[in-house]
Amino acid sequence: MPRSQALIGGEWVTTQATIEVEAPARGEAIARIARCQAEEVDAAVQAAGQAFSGQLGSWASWNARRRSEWLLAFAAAIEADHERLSALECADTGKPMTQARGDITACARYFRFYGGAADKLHGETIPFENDFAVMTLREPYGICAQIIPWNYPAQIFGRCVAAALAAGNTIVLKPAEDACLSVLRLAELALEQGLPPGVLNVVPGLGREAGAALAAHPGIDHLSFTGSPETGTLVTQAAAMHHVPVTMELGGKSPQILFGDADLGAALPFVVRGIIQNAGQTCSAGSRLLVQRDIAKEVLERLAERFETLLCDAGEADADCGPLINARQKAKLESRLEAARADGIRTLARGRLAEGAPSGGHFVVPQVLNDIPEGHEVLREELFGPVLAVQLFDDEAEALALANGTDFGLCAGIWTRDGGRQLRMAKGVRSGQVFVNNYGAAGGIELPFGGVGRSGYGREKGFEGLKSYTRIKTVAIRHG
Ligand code: TXE
Repeated sequence: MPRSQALIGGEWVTTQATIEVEAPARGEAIARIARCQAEEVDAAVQAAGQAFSGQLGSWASWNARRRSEWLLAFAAAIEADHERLSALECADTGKPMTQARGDITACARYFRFYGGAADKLHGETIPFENDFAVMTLREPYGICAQIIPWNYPAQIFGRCVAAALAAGNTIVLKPAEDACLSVLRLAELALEQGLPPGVLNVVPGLGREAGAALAAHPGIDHLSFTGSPETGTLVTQAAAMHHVPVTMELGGKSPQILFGDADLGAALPFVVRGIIQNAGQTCSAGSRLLVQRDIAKEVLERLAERFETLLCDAGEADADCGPLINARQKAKLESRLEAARADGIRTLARGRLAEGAPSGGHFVVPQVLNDIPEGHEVLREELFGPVLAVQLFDDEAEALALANGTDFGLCAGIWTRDGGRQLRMAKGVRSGQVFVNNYGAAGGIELPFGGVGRSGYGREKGFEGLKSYTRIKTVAIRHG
């Protein structure tokens, strides 16, 4: 079982209070985690500062090549611990075991990718006056605060931690109170792997306590947040008090757009997977399906047939879909679905709970909603469950208007064989990522990711993600 303590300055620190963590598939306690307060957060920020400045440990003397070597070795350590980490992720988040395994693989890949990139990041020289030499230096920010959610703890740990370390920063990470066991195990592995003290500090706790204290701490130099737009606003306001730059990843309401000429055999499995993966609790979930009217009958029939076969069960049973993370998220989704039904929205098809599925789990079966009035909440708000909302369109212009009809803009999927339309739609869609004839690119560690509008700003993943953990210093030397 992972530690029920916080990691501060290379030591596991016991907090006065702890938080009980439950398995979402059973609603039963499986662990306790530390409940950090402002005091522990402050100690963690101090430790990260000392590690960065060289007062604690050897991190300040590590060059890019040494960081690269460490990140690559850590990727191998994650791979060696793969089954244990996967089992923790599966029990803690409720996601099917195959998905949990994929998440741990992705986590290791982040460390490989950024390990490979760490010693390839550099500044530029700039032609200026003849008696000048001008260069830019890419420098780490210093202490990076990272507040991460419960839906993909290990993957988001990889995305944030690997990039920040590759660039030479130190970190104070606040994992989510609902699921962070894999994160604690990863932190333990990082220490075992020889990461100097204070480079990675982990302060589990409640959002309103540890999270708020971290966002408002005057000692941090950069903040990245993944979570809801509402909490993102609070965090941004707190960081703004100290002029701390922020990266915000705030979810989405992403459309998958099926044109009449789409290869349905290729598209439909992506449509289904795009909404049931992680029980729909995915920022980039394809939660809206836009279908051209001339193929609507066939698409809806095939979709209904498939949804009726979908099974929900505990993660260990490795069914199509696991439970939601907690009773609060389930109650919120169910009340929205009830309101939708009261507004005349039809459930076209739904999956079911597997026989023998645990009775205390927070299960909501996958479902497809149809006949939705324009502008309805289920078309605008992130439901964060396995619920697909269908809309029909007649032509390209209408498809684009519907696709852009929410305040979010994280991802979009466009399914058509027409090359011109692929490009017109890709250019016209208001979102940070566009996939043509595929969706999600299997996580796309190498591909810059982030939103527009209410989905947030800043880019993570890929080389852009690495750059976002550095800032440019311009050095202009007049040599005469
Ligand atoms: O999110 P919160 P919640 C969306 C999704 C979901 C909704 C609510 O729509 O239904 O958010 O989920 C920490 N200061 N996403 O309530 O509150 C918290 O401890 C500082 C989208 O879980 O945003 C956790 O570590 N931090 C999403 C993190 O913020 C605070 C992933 C996220 O929690 C804080 C998760 C505060 N005042 C939810 N309050 C995505 N983009 O993938 C909470 N936190």
